[in-house]
Amino acid sequence: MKIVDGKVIVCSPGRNFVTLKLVTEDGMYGLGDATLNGRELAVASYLRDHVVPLLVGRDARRIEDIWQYLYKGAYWRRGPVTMSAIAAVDTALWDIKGKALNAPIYQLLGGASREGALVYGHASGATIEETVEAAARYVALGYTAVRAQCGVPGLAQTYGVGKGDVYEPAEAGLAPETVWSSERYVSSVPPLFEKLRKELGFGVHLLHDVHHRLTPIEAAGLGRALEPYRLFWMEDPTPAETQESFRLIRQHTTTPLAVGEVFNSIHDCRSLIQEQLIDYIRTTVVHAGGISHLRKIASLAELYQVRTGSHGATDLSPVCMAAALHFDLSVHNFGIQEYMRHSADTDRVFPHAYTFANGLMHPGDAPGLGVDLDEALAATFPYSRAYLPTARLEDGTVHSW
Ligand code: GCO
Ligand code: MG
Repeated sequence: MKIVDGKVIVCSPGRNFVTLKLVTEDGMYGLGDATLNGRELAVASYLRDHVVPLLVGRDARRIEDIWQYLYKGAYWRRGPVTMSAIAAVDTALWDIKGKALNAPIYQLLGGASREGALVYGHASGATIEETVEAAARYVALGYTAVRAQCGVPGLAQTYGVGKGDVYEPAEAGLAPETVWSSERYVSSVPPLFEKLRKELGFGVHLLHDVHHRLTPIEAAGLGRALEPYRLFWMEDPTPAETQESFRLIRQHTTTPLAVGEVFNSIHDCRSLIQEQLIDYIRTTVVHAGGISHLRKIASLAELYQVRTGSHGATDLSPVCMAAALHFDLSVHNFGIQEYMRHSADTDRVFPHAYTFANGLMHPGDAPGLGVDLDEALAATFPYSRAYLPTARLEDGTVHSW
């Protein structure tokens, strides 16, 4: 089953997406998400100019061999651009294999380990009251897990606070700059969760994303302050390049910790997992080398009772969401899946089989991924450069965003 073509389709139905479409000699094709928010064209070029020429003529059935060929053969290993490109190829090859065998990918991964994947939605608001109302709306929709993010008094903008229904942090034009204050933020979070628990009770899972903003001791203090509210997890408490930073947080709090949406290989999280410094690993299909590599990360995590909690923001396309749900349905140590609903235009460009009901999602039983790409419609939404914001402290110092 030889690969004869590889197309890189860049489109922007409300936000930018990069999709790889691999075509075999018998006309079968597979899709892979290659979207890297704010650096989309770097991955598009890596695929179009460097990877696709190497794939033409190769056997599409050799998923592991092609993965190793692209990882080891490039000499320059790892990094978000490289691993998003490898992820797209891997995902597209799994899609082709499922279609060729007339089986949904989760069946090829060992079958279902559960009836559906627990997902969480994103509630946010400029104030605590608005955020509580938004969370209550998600509960009314059937969600049993909700991430809550709220504006910080004294700051003009705060990450994670959506404008309208669809949360999209990237903005058109050059990178916007936002002002950050950890002091203002840390004092604003416990009151939010006190109010959420008062209004919603303890029957719903509550999550919160610190978004890499605190020092380890600040994160330790926040984790301890949140213990009475029994969060499902506190995410990205501190930048995780220094994996040992999490030892300090772990010493001070029992609030569960999640990290990994910006990781792109098992090497980014090996110590975090082996030392049980985290409870959930957030690596995703699109940024961590595809389904094949994500399975290896999950297998390591299983040994240390770390569960999966894959990233699933709007900047991961429905192709990635579909692949994630096949993985989620099958992997033993599944924890939770993030699910930020895409725009109606995005859902039209990427028709898909996955469904949501009663707080759970299922990938469907279509062969392969169960997602398609309407190329003609995609062409009506041309790429439009957009950047994630940059954060600076109130004194002007650049800070993690
Ligand atoms: C999340 C993420 C998003 C990111 C976005 C970056 O937990 O969903 O932190 O909020 O900011 O995915 O592209
Ligand atoms: Mg996050």
